[in-house]
Order: sequence, then structure tokens, then C-alpha cells
Amino acid sequence: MPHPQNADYSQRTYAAIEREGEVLIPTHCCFCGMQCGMNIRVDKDSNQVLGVEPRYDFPMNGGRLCPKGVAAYRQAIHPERLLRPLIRKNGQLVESAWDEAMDLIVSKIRDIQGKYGKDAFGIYSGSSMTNEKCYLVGKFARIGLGTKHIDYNGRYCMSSAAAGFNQTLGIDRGGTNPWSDIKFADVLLIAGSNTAECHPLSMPYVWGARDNGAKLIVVDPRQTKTALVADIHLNLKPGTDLALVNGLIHVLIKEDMINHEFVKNHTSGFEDLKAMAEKYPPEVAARITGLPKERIVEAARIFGQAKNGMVLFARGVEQHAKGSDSVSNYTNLCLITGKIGRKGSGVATFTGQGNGQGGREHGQKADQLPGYRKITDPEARKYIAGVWGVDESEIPGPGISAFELLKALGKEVKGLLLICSNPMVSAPSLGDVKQYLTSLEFFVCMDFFLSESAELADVVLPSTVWIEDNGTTTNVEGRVIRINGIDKTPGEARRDWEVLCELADRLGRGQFFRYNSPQEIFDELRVASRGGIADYFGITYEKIEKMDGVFWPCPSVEHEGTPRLFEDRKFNFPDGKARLLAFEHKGPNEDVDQEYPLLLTTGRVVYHYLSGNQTRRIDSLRDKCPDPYVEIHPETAKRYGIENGHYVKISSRRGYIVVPAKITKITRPDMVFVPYHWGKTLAINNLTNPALDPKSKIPEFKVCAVKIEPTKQQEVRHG
Ligand SMILES: Nc1nc2c(c(=O)[nH]1)N[C@H]1C(S)=C(S)[C@@H](COP(=O)(O)OP(=O)(O)OC[C@H]3O[C@@H](n4cnc5c(=O)[nH]c(N)nc54)[C@H](O)[C@@H]3O)O[C@H]1N2
Ligand SMILES: Nc1nc2c(c(=O)[nH]1)N[C@H]1C(S)=C(S)[C@@H](COP(=O)(O)OP(=O)(O)OC[C@H]3O[C@@H](n4cnc5c(=O)[nH]c(N)nc54)[C@H](O)[C@@H]3O)O[C@H]1N2
Ligand code: SF4
Ligand SMILES: [Mo]
Repeated sequence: MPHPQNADYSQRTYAAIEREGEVLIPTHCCFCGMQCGMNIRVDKDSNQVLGVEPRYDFPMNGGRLCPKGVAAYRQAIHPERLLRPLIRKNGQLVESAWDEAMDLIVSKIRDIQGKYGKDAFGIYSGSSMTNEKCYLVGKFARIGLGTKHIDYNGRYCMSSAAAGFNQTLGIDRGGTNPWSDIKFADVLLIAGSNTAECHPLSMPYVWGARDNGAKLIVVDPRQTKTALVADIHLNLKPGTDLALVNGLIHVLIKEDMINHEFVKNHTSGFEDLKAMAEKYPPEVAARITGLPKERIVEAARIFGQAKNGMVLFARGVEQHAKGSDSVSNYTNLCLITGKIGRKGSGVATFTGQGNGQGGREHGQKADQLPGYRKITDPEARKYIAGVWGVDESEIPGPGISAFELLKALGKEVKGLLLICSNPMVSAPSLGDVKQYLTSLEFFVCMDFFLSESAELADVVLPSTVWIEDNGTTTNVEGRVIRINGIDKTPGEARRDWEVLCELADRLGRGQFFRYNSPQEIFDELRVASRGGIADYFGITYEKIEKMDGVFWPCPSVEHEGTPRLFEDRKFNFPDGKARLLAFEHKGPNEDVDQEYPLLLTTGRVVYHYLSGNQTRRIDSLRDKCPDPYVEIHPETAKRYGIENGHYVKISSRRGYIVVPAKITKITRPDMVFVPYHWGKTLAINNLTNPALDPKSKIPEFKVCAVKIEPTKQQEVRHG
């Protein structure tokens, strides 16, 4: 199997090809932001999906897939697929006709908006959808429904990275470099990312760098599979990244490992940053983070002395009430050492969802219009109104963020369309979320499997899975790629974009939603994004296929796209300088105390994806990790009299769950870890803290205070 960088890409397979009675349709995985290339194998005679195979010709994964990618197609042929609309009748969800469901939805929208005003109907959406669908959902909210209330699950995911990059670099493209640059780094600092389990196909890039002699520094409270292979593992106390980075900056300045030319000409704010770092000598950073001070000094030296280096991070850094500032502080490391804007030097966040990048650029965020435009910017409103053919006054103002939207349900917002998210597993403090959702006057959900959230809906519309649709996504690198699908859809399942267009039509707004294909939606998106920060104007379906994807910004059809940002050292501010911002360490929103003496952090395992509504149904994945568990350090377990496999009750101020203990030195003695892919009584989000980062509005999923106690298996609550 060739290494991604050595694969031969001269053989293009973009057009569907035939092989031994099969048709191969080239597309990309539906799960993480790597967006690995795969071929869907379809039986030529029966049109049945047979499976997938990795694509050797797509540079990102060059012939490899992880366990989730290999099994993803099983959703298409799954017996639990929703095949007809469901309508709640006498308390039960009952299969019904599309016409009846659509009539009901439209009459409820009219009724609610007539009674309470346009903003009383909201949309809560997701970033596992194509760019075309994300764009359409934003447009449907604003001029289909005329509501300001739309936000999406990226708030729980990429929003701190976005806010952090915006305040420091003036632009939010998750990765400043193409992934092929990683192997040119002399040092990789990976923070709060369990790369090996969550972006498995990034690991060959890490190995590529290591083969070239790069050092690896991993910052994670747990000794993850990624940390295991590091030269230095900084297993800091959860929630202390700001202090750690201040300590690193302190050493970099003290030992003069700063790129003075770069700092002087291309950044502002260095003096303030220096004054802040002054307060965090290694012994102070060590005290706050719980790390040996020598290890902090050593990490700073390795990073500082390397010619090229990249800083990569993910939700471990971002899902905190100070997540945005932590993103900026990690970015400071690249800026003060001048490690940005060239091969092997840059900063990136690991985009979570398949289209986590594109999904946050084209208007499904409460405060945003397509092309990363601000909904409050009069010029942007005028431009988009022109593209949509409406009067500017018809575009509502900014709404509120995802969790705030959930809190507004039953109050300001009486009706909700949920599309591509499962907040009854994924939102924090689930006890409250259930109460919010059940206080709605009308709740409609679009999904292809009955999720824990869909179970609460009044109407559920059966959607298609990704390989039954066409469009584009934007991967972790900012590369826009093509999703190709099969024609056949099961039962009466319908494509989201068609359903939204029909709803608009039935609401009397059809003239703004006349599309015959996703390509027509994309062509409008291109124009809508033109001149914006995320400029897709020059990206066409044909060009994507010819170039293995096109990196934005791509402002004209002649333009070849921008794989690497900041090569000209121009940051996206009027003075062209990146902003070095300084941050004091702050403790978690909810710290430990006598009653709740341990920190809880939550995250992922390799076999499941997000709320698990998809992967818990695929037996090859489910069987590898059928149930949640709690990782407890042996010292802590001993203190509480807990043995491996014993059931443990974990409680926070908001709720509790009972799961078996996995006693392991992976974790720290002052914390426990629980994966979050299960619902109802097995959902760790019964416990998590909904405190929000004031800048990004991301909830503090990564740290809250809990207590643990051994308990009996019988106390596991099922349901
Ligand atoms: N297998 C799998 N892959 C996925 C997903 C999935 O559900 N399953 N989801 C996709 C999505 S949407 C996302 S957002 C990404 C998430 O990808 P990651 O962010 O890599 O995944 P997590 O497990 O949430 O968190 C990463 C690490 O953060 C650490 N951590 C916790 N608290 C802190 C802290 O205070 N500081 C630091 N430095 N680290 C901390 C945890 O120990 C954990 O190992 O994965 C994507 N890929
Ligand atoms: N405790 C804790 N909680 C977390 C996190 C954490 O680390 N810890 N991470 C957070 C993060 S990073 C994220 S991204 C969120 C994600 O959490 P969710 O938003 O709940 O994500 P999914 O499980 O992907 O939900 C998508 C739902 O839509 C369906 N679906 C998928 N694709 C489509 C489509 O194209 N159309 C339609 N109509 N439906 C579709 C799926 O079947 C699924 O039910 O969870 C967050 N919650
Ligand atoms: S690494 Fe991500 S995109 Fe690639 S196969 Fe695995 S889940 Fe899919
Ligand atoms: Mo995510």
C-alpha cells in the first residue's frame, strides 16, 4: 500500500468506472473532516450497494480507510432506515404519507408564525451535510421561513477554533496548510486531539514527519494512542492549556527562541503577550498544569529550536468556556517563532464533522451569511439580498447560538425543524434539553434513522444517507471536494434539499428555491460567496474533479485555489498583521470541591461517530465498543474501592450515569473520562456543564466536577 505522499495519482477515477460487473462511484467518507476518498461499489445489474473501497487516487488517504470509513456504506442498506414519514398520532409515531406530513408541517409553521411572529419557528441543523445543503438551510431559514433563529451543531464543535482564528489571524480556515505539508515539519505539537482515534488517516502524515526526523509533542491529560508515540507527553490537568502555553511562551522569550523579524513586521501585540508570559515562569505553569517544570522547558526548547513546525489541536483545547482564547494562545506559538505560511510550518484545528469546515462558512450560523459574511454587515446584507433576489429588509438579523436556541424552546421559539443533529445525545445537560424539546408546540425532525431526538418529534421525515446524494464538502485542509452518490433511494426516503425546496414552495416562497440539482445550488453558492472571506466563486464541479479538490479562497475561475495561507505574510486585518493576544489562566467554570472532587472529561473512541445514531447501528463497529465505560486511574479506583469492571455511579450537579470501570493508567488520578456516544440513561451529557464560551458559545464539554461511587450492576438504568 503506497504511503499517501508516494501514491501514483496519475490514474484519475472520477467518472464512474465499471469493473467486473460493478460500477465504482468515487466519493468521500461521510464521517470525519479528513474526508477520505472512497469508491462506492454498486452491482451493475441490481443497482445494490455492495460496499466501499478506499481510493488510491485521492491524495488525502491514498488507499486507506479507518474502521468507520470501511463500514459507512452499511447505513444505506440498513434495515432500520426510515422509509416513510412518521406523524405522531395518539402519542405514537405512525407511518404516514408525504403529503399529509408536508401539509401538517406547513400548517403548523403558518399557525405558529401567525400567532407569535416569524421568529417563533427555528431551525437547528448540522455540519454532516454537504455545502449545498448547509447553504440551503441558511437560505431557507432567512427567506423561506423569514426567521432569525437558525444555528447548528458546529457550535459544539468548531466554533472556538473559528472564533480563535478570527481574532488572531482574521480568517477561519481550519488548516493554514495542505496536509501534505505535515511531513516537512521538524516538530509537531498536537494538543487536545486524539488523532489516532478521531482522525486516524492523519496518522500516516505524522509518521511521514517522524520518518524525516520530526519530534512529536502531545498535550492531552490522557495517554491516548496518539500520546503513546510522542517524544514528550504533557499530560496536563484538564482545562489548563492557557497556563501551559503561557509557560511555553515564557521559555521561548527567556531563551530568545523568538523570530524577531517576523514578530516586528507581521504581528502586533507582542509587548502585552510578553508581559503576560512574564507571569508564567515554568514553575508557575507547572503548578497550575500539574506537569513537571522540566518537561515544559524541554517542550518549549524542542518547539523553539525547530526550523519548521506545526501546531495542531482539536476539541480538547476548544470545548471549554475559554476555548477560543486557548486556540489563539496555541496560534501565538507559531506566530512568535515565525512558523507559519510555508511548507512544514502552520497551525490547524482538526475539523470534526465531515463538512465541519464548509458547514461553518455559508450561512447556517446564527450570525452569518454565505461566504463567511456577517449578517450585521450592511454591505453583506445588500449583496446577498441581490443574489437571492429579495429586498435587504427581508433578511432577518442575527439569531442566537445552538444551546441558547435550545434554551429558548417553548419560550421565544415555539416550533423547530431539526435537521442533521441529535441534541438528545450531543447537547450538554440533557435533563434540561429534554424539557426544552418537549415544551415545543411543534417539532419536526429530518433524519434517516430514528434518533433519540427524533423520538420526541411530532413529525419525522425520512432523509437519504450521504451516498444517495450529490454535492460538495470542504475537508480539514480547506479543500472543496465532490460527493457523488447513487441514484436509488430506499422506500420513500427523500433528499433533504428537495424536501426544503418543496417546503419553501408550499409556504409560497418557491420562486427563491428553484433548483434542479445540487450543482445548481452550488453555482448560486459560488456567486453568494464571491468577494467574501470564504470565496468559492472560482470553484466549479469540473475543476474540483480535475484538481483533486480546490482549496478556498478561489476568487476566479482562472485561479488555482490557495492550498497554503499566508505565504505572503499578509494576515486578514487592515494592517496585514496577525494579532498576538494575551490571556490569563482561568479555572474551569465548575471546579472541583469537597462534594464533587474529580474532574470529568468526555470524548471519543475510534469505533463510534458523534451521537452514535449512525455507528451504534453498524454491528462491526458496535460490537467493538458496545457500551460506555469510565476510565479511572488505579490510585483513584483504590481510594474508592472500585475494581476493574465494577459498576460506578458518576454524578454531577446535573445528573448521573452508571457504567463499568475501566481501570487504567491512561488517565490522571484527579480526573475520569467517559465517551459520549450513547443516549438516555447511558448519556454522559446528563452530567456535562452547559457553561458557554462567551466568544464562541461552545459548551464546556471537556471539564466539569463529578463524584464517583461503586455501585451494583442492577442500578444501571436502561431506557
Ligand atoms: N472515532 C471518532 N472520530 C471522530 C468523531 C467521533 O465521534 N468518533 N467525531 C469527529 C468530530 S465531530 C470531532 S469534533 C473530532 C474530535 O476529535 P478530538 O478532539 O481529537 O476528540 P475528543 O476525544 O473529543 O478529544 C480529544 C482529546 O482531548 C483531551 N482533552 C480533554 N480535556 C483536555 C484539556 O483540557 N486540554 C487538552 N489539551 N486536552 C484535553 C481528551 O483526553 C481527548 O483525548 O473527531 C472527529 N472524528
Ligand atoms: N459530552 C460531549 N458532548 C459532545 C461532544 C463531546 O466531545 N463531549 N462533542 C460535540 C461535537 S464536537 C459535536 S460535532 C456534536 C455532534 O452531535 P450531533 O449534532 O448530535 O451529531 P450527529 O450524531 O452526527 O447527529 C447527526 C444526526 O443527523 C443524522 N444525519 C447525518 N447526516 C445527515 C444528513 O445529511 N441529513 C439529515 N437529515 N440527517 C443526517 C444522523 O443520523 C444523526 O441522527 O456533539 C457534541 N457533543
Ligand atoms: S479517517 Fe475519517 S474520513 Fe477517513 S475513513 Fe476514517 S472516519 Fe472516514
Ligand atoms: Mo465535532
